[in-house]
Amino acid sequence: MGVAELKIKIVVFGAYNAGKSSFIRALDPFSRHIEAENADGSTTVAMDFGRIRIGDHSVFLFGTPGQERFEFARKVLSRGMDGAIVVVDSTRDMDEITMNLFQWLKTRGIPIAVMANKCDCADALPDQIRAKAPWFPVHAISARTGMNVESSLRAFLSEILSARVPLP
Ligand SMILES: Nc1nc2c(ncn2[C@@H]2O[C@H](COP(=O)(O)OP(=O)(O)O)[C@@H](O)[C@H]2O)c(=O)[nH]1
Ligand SMILES: [Mg+2]
Repeated sequence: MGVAELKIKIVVFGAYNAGKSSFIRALDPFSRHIEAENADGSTTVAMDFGRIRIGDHSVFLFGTPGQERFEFARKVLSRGMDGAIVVVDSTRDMDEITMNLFQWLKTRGIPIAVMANKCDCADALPDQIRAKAPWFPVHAISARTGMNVESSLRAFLSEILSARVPLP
């Protein structure tokens, strides 16, 4: 008997400017991005949707708005998620929004992976992210160059599948 095709929902979290949209775009060049701008041109709300086939499975990626006040949108989007990815800017100190996200996600009982993004930059410090997120696997990636993006998603998908389908 073959392995059944699964639809996997992954929600992508992270602070504004961490690289969530770039990460989803690197995986799916046809991904959709919704942005609404303020009068001053800054983003007030942004969401992303992408999909990618990995082996027999379809992975659906939902990017959430980064700002704290969009907590309601995060809660709606995260219903029924099979896994969560947190994108972090490795060239900056870990921010409070991201630390709060970690605390919230830890209570969800689903697989979680951290993407330490912008590792193409000379000042990226993925080990600093590892130190701040000791509970989760941390993958050093660059959404800009594509470095390690798909391999990290594949590794995370294996983890999700082993959590869903208990080994005999
Ligand atoms: N150097 C570098 N810049 C990146 C990378 N990923 C995203 N960026 C830049 O960071 C900014 C924010 O990226 P975006 O994907 O819009 O972040 P979002 O707000 O989390 O969706 C943009 O200027 C991107 O070009 C990366 O891997 N390396
Ligand atoms: Mg975005």
